[in-house]
Amino acid sequence: MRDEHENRAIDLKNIRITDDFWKTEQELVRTEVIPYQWEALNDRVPGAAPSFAMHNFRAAKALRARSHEPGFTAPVFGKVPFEVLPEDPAHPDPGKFYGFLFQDTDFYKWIEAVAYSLTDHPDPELQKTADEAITIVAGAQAEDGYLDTYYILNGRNAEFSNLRDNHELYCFGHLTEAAVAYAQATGNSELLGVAERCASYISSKIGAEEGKKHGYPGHEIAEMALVRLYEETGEEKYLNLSRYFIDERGKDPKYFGLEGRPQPEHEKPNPVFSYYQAHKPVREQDEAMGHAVRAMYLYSGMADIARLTDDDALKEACRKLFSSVSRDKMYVTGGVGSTHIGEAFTFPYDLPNDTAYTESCAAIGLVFFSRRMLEMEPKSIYADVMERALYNGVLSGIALDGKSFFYVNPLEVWPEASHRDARKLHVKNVRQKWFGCACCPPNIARLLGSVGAYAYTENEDTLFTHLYMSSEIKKRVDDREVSVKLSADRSSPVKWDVKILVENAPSDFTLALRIPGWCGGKYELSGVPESAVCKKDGYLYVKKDWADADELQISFSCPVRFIRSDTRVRENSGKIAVTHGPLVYCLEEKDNGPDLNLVMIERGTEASEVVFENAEIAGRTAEILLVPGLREQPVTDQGLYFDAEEKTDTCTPVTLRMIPYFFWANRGENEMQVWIRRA
Ligand code: FUB
Ligand code: ZN
Repeated sequence: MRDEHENRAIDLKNIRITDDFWKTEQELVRTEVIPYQWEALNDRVPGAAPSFAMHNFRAAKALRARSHEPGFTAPVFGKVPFEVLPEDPAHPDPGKFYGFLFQDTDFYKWIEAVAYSLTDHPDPELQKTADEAITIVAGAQAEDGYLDTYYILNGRNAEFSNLRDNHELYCFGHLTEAAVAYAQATGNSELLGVAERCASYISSKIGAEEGKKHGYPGHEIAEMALVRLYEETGEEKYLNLSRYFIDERGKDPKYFGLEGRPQPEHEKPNPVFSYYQAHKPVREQDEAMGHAVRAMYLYSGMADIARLTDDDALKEACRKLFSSVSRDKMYVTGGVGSTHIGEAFTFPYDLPNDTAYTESCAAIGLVFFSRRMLEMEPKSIYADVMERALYNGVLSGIALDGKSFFYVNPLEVWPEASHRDARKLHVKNVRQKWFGCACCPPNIARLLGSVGAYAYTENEDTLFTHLYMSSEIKKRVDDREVSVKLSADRSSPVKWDVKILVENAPSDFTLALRIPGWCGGKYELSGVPESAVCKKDGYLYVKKDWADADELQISFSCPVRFIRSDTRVRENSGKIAVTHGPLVYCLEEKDNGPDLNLVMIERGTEASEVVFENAEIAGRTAEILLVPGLREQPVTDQGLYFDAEEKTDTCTPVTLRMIPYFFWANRGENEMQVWIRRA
């Protein structure tokens, strides 16, 4: 159910991405990631941590099939840990639940990625595999609509007893996102039926009415998923449940304080509500706090509800939270979450590079949040952040061959420290084949598969271009089908040239073009009279009497830039980062030798002195930056501390070879660094 006047993500059926860069990513998802992850979900990847996701659905389906047999007794919840591992890893019990309590979501994210891939590239064999898997999931769903294999297999008497930690609503959220995507892509609505039945069961147990639990998700996502379900089905009850979760969160008395959970010592006397973004009603929140992925998903749901219900207080809270994230707590890569302790935000400007957590899912969540802010109010500040996270913090989560993944995306790595320093054990130096907690890999797949929905949004008569990627778009305006063909030429190192062919557009069609922050306000628009262009909030709105086939060009300056941080980011004092367009660059030991801490860029060096070179890295062509730099001589024979004499402080000129950040760690374990000392 789309309201024509609203600004909404473009329907993926109406976009075909032809862009070299993004098509490569999408083809990787289609040809490598999806098949690989299906093997992982079925525990068939040698040497990778088993997922048990499909194992659990099969076990729950078998349990349901047995439930009508005489003498059947349902499992009763005892002391079950959040992660269950088989006693004998070689012989898991086919009837038992294994993995983390939210393991179901690994499958849901995968099937969502499959949906996007099928939209773009029909594949009967893949669809058959997916359809069959959905039938297993549907068979696992309890007759009353409940679906969560952890509780189904361990004992439903504990269901919804611990909304703070139990992830049932998180699993439901991912189920719903997948179900809507799959129905839209294939017309098969079996999973949508599963999600709707599950939603009805949840709203029979949780809500404002007497006798229901007045709770909300401990790990958010259901909020935005319910909005999607509402938009797909037009059923207001889903919108209302989402709004209930948003409105109820953080109210006194705090629901998470009432659930009767034993309070751990470290939370006494005050339980930690901010970790779950439940410390205050959401409209009063103005600082991004707690677990970063949860925060991003909540804020995304808030932005959805604010837009749909035109709730000014909620809109204002979203703006403040977006600003808190992007102005005080975001890495230059668009990564968020500074500490592994609780996978969380810390305090403003605390952005350590080598212990950063910056979970791939958190950067993905920031992309979700930014897109929803754009839907709420198209301002280029949101698109700038979305693009930063997408090209850097998200893409770094996946290897160039699509077969291994980062969960944590640091900005500086010294492999020995990651091996030997307990504070850095979360930092892996090479991507992993899979994870026991595998939230990130399939999340990356679903985002890359749907990247077109982040590039464009549309309302009744306007097509907003937020990201520049070659693509073909169809859009209905009045009774016409407008065709927009955009071709982005990024072959020049100093500018991005974008050609746009608009066909069959009526005069009330408007094309809104984002002016990217990285062009520094330098762009040239040609092919349209000045009177047809109006600039607002970082977008050029082009509206004119369109010819049948009308071509315009916009060229954005794309200089290499040396970037500093706000001086309150102590980690980056005296350092610079190097960017080119939306890409953040880094140094790797492979190209620059060890001890990257000794490398510097001299003050006075201009970004315009940087030279470009194309290089092959792990089978992909990367644009490398050659930056004039210095390397300090190592001093290792003067004792641990010694007088700072000039003679020990010598440097030799070197050429620094910098690669795009997301290319790092594709050539084995080695040092990496984004922020570079200034000499
Ligand atoms: O709790 C579910 C997922 O697991 C979170 O989103 C990730 O941060 C990881 O903890
Ligand atoms: Zn994750």
